[in-house]
Amino acid sequence: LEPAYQFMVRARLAGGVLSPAQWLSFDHIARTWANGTLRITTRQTFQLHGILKRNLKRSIAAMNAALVSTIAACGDVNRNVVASANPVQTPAHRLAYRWTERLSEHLKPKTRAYHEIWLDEQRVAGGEEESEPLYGPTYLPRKFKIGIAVPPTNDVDVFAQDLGLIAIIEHGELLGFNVAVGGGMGASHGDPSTYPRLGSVIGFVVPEQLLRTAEGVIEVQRDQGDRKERKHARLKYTIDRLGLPAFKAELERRIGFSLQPSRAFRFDHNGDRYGWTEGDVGRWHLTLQIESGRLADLPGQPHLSGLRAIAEVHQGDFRLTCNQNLIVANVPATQRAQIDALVAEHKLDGHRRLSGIRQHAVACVALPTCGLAMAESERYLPQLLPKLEALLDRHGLRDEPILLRLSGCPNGCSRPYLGEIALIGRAIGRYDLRLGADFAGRRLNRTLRENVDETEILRELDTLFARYASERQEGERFGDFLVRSDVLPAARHAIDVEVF
Ligand code: SRM
Ligand code: SF4
Repeated sequence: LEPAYQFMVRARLAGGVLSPAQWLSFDHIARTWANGTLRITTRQTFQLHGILKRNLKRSIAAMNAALVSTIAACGDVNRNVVASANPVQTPAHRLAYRWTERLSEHLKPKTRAYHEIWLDEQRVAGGEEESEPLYGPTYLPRKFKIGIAVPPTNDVDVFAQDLGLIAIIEHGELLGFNVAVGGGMGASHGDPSTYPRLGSVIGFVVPEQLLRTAEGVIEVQRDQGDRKERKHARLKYTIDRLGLPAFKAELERRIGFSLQPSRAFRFDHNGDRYGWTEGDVGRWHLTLQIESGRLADLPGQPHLSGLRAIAEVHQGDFRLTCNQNLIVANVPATQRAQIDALVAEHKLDGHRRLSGIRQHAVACVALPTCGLAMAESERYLPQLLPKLEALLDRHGLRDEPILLRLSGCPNGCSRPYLGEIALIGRAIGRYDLRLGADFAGRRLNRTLRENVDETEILRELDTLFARYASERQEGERFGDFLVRSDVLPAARHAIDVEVF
């Protein structure tokens, strides 16, 4: 008798877009073969947990039948390409999303092995060399991530991506993309040779040059990335080892053209905006807050069922956000009341009453399913938030938007190094307290205290909230205030985005 091995399955959904029919398929798989929940991830897709080995193949087949794949959602290849979830505001936004789809498709592994193993399309070994012109037989040294941001929204945390692309839109026209390389979050406790790094902006390309540029960056990393020490195998370490000018020269040599000077851009936030917004063609978009991205049916909170009910009548699409939230997008004005009624009936309208910090909280999965977790994260968030809110209330800061990021270990799946406040797990109940990122994903935070428990964390924050309430300047964000007030230790690595 074999143990009941269980698996996590992650889908690939470029830009986090899915149709109501696809939503219903995920809902079915979650209820039938997974643990009855859907989990929106920080890369705009779904994870399903608790799928027993005997149900794995049929779950993956069911996704493929709904025209969704799991290929390259994990592994040492280009992962799910993320894009500003900003729903189709203008034709240029739509175009930026099309480029997301094209990148995703173009950089997908070409192997048929996936189809052979999971979808019974016969031959089960061989063929890698001829079928992988970009990745080759040994793939990349490490995972590779791409994100497209449409300013002024940096909801994808574009500088946390190996390849970050900033859409440059002028007078409604998509001119091209600024190219940022070498972003990445992961680090290991006690090993200063590992560190989070923000992408460096090295130039601008027109849309027709985008696919070749992305291929070129991947080729340099494929050939020059560290294949001996996995901890140093991400593109950020390749770039720091080669030096940015040498990396750029090698990239331009391979792609056969020079990048243009980067264009001016401005980000004003990296969170989501809740509630209804109107797009440019008379369609409406409703952003709902989903705590830690977990959709389940809990007592008094039938969220999973609520979204199934919405998917059954919805005529537009759904968009998952990199902040683990959800947009019911492309709703005709005539259907808004029906969607509103379903949202209220299933208690999905919590965002109306949320504190500023709750609106901007992101937590990684961590325990019990993540094998790398050192501390709680998703399960700790609901306990921590009321305590933080009590402190904020005391200092009159309840509505102040503050970015809170929790991770159960330093791998940084919630992109915690970009939190104005971040807790990074060390051991059960103990975290590093990091502070001082900005509100738009352009500055890393720094460690104020290592390996502290909740009492210490709340004590530190109480003092800092009190100072923030009394000493801040007009409109000054918490992270910026901390940096200006000089309460944080000096940084060991560059913490601001470099633009060349
Ligand atoms: Fe992650 C590994 C969950 C986004 C950095 N991540 C893992 C694994 C698969 C643990 C494992 O390898 O055994 C986690 C599964 C937990 C579980 O039980 O479900 C896991 N990562 C997640 C998700 C679900 C977090 C979430 O709460 O939403 C996100 C899924 C993304 C997706 O849909 O593709 C997730 N992971 C990220 C991000 C954020 C991002 O991509 O924007 C990062 C930081 C950015 C980066 O890559 O630098 C991230 N995950 C890591 C790392 C550290 C990589 C490194 O360079 O050091 C690991 C560990 C590893 O790769 O060895 C990891
Ligand atoms: Fe797991 Fe660590 Fe990622 Fe959290 S940050 S999901 S604990 S690997």
